[in-house]
Amino acid sequence: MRAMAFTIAVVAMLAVGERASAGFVLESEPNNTLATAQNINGNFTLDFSSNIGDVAGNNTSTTIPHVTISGTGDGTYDYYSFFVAVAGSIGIFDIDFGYDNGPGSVDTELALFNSAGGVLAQNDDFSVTAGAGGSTPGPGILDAFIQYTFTSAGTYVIGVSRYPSFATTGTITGDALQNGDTYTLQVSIQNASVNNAVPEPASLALMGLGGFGLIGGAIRRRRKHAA
Ligand SMILES: [Ca+2]
Ligand SMILES: [Ca+2]
Ligand SMILES: [Ca+2]
Repeated sequence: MRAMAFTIAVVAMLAVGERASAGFVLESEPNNTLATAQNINGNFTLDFSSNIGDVAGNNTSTTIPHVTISGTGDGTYDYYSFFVAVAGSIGIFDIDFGYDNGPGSVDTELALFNSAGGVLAQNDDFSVTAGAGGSTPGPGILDAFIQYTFTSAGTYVIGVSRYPSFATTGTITGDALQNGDTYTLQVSIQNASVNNAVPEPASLALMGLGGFGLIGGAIRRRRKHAA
């Protein structure tokens, strides 16, 4: 029985630990240019989040694969790269918890680039209802938001900067993020490959039951042999 209890504990820890990290990425410096953009592929999930939605404010977290990036300023721009698998896919780039008048508040801007450095879209401020929850009503209007339909598959880059800044071919110019700035960037990409490397808790539980079955059989065989 002690072995079974131990197995249950290990299965539970695996399930909780891995699930907590699905869909979350910590910003990793240096990511200050298009060429050194941080790759966020392999971290997409369809787990529910109340802070992920489209331009109309509809929650898209369980229908469009998404990643939540937690970023901090250090006097540089932050660029993130990702793959679009299917032409016609929608991409949503939504700053949450950027400006709320509290510590870490930053007036963010976003710029979307193709792999050749061409600027596809850029935004400074947007309605707080876009992208579902996460931007504070009132001051959160300073949180940037872009919804874009990609006309071809390929690798793209989203850049984060501070107002006032502007994107031109190959780079953002103007103010970089400052020390103490904190933001969350929600990236949602239709048809992005969802991270299935981690078994769902249900299948882990089944694996555990299978293991108990084997153990039970061994015990029964041993008893029969002894008798
Ligand atoms: Ca950076
Ligand atoms: Ca802004
Ligand atoms: Ca949001």
